[in-house]
Amino acid sequence: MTPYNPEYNVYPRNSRIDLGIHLARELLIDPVAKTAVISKAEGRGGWIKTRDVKELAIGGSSGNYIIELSTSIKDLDLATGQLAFFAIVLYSSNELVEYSSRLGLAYMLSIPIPPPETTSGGVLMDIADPEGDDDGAGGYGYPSNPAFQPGVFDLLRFTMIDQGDKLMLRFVFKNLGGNPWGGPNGWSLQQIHVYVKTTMPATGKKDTFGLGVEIAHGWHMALLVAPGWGTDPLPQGEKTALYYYDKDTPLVQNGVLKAYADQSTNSIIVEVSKQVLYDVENAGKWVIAVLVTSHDGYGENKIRSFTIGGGEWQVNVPAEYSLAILNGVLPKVLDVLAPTKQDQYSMLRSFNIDEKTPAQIYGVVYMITIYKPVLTPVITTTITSTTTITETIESTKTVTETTSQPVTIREVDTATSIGIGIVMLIIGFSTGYLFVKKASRK
Ligand SMILES: [Ca+2]
Repeated sequence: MTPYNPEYNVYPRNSRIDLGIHLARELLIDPVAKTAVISKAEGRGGWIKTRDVKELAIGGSSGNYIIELSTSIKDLDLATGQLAFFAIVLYSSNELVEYSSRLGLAYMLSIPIPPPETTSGGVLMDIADPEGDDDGAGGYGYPSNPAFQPGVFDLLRFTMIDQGDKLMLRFVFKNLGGNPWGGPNGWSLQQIHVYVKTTMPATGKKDTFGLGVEIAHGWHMALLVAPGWGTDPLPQGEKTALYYYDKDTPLVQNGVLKAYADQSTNSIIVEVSKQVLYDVENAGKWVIAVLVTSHDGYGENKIRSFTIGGGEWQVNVPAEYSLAILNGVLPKVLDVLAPTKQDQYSMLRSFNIDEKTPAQIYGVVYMITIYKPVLTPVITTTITSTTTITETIESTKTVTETTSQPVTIREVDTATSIGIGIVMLIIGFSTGYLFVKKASRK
């Protein structure tokens, strides 16, 4: 946008009413002609038609009719991964008679990011994780607050893709659980740790950032993925950060390290510039440990507390882990990327209470082999996992194509609206007028 070519309109069609948002797109529905048209703002008040909506159905009875339409989110041509705001305006005989933001509220819509094209090559790692193993070392339960919907800590798939100048890491969950507390990166509940052992000969570090476990084979880089409040990196703050084994300070999320969510595919996505990665030319040979825990801005190391019996805001740990808690070796982890549940449980239960040594975690290498040179020789589930991956790609594509919501509109004035009403749905970016109130969070 520039002042000379702003590409948004201030007012909706045929009116001087401020809807509280800048108007970048218009979806004009004419229920009599049964047409719906998408237009772009031309910047000086006019609208430029870009396409017709594919499907429009109108039903209902006198005084209460329903308009349903569907179109691909791509047809709106809005920036992916961003928030858009929209307001609904009702016209009668081309005059504006009502609008949805009259009381100061606009609706918010998260424009999804298309899933990565994993067929275009550059896939360095693509590994499925079992469903239903989001119970840590076995038997852990979620906090009881309803924000913790089933599946929010259940990692299903990890993908790492070479995108030329950067790597994209994608973490698919069973259910991302929305963004109940307005995390700036697009999610609220999950915290992900990725510990990378490169092909460099250095031993690296073994300790983790507050998870109560060790990386058995060491790590050279640690990517800590958090919802993004404030300015400081995890674990002092809540920003996503990349740590190096030989540096004191991490790289905090910025132009070369980005983290965002795609709620439509229950994914958290991280993009890292190759410039800031060690040994990136050998990324396909890295050993990678991925661990999921519950983010808590008020918790020690920004990790939710794990307690016997749990509570509204505590992860519920069974009594059998009492001695592990007493000896400071309880794993504060809910899911680990591993081929089977049993691999996860055996790793997370490998702590030693008498010697007070934490559980030993091993990473994975491409083709679903868990990197565990001593304990597990080879795991042969390659064919099964290929099938799963194909199905997942197809289903995520479907979700992205059909994100448009049906819009239900009640008539305002039966006498004047039947037959001559024209309804408009206007989608615009907020660029300053709109104040989105952040919900309070624990
Ligand atoms: Ca899982």
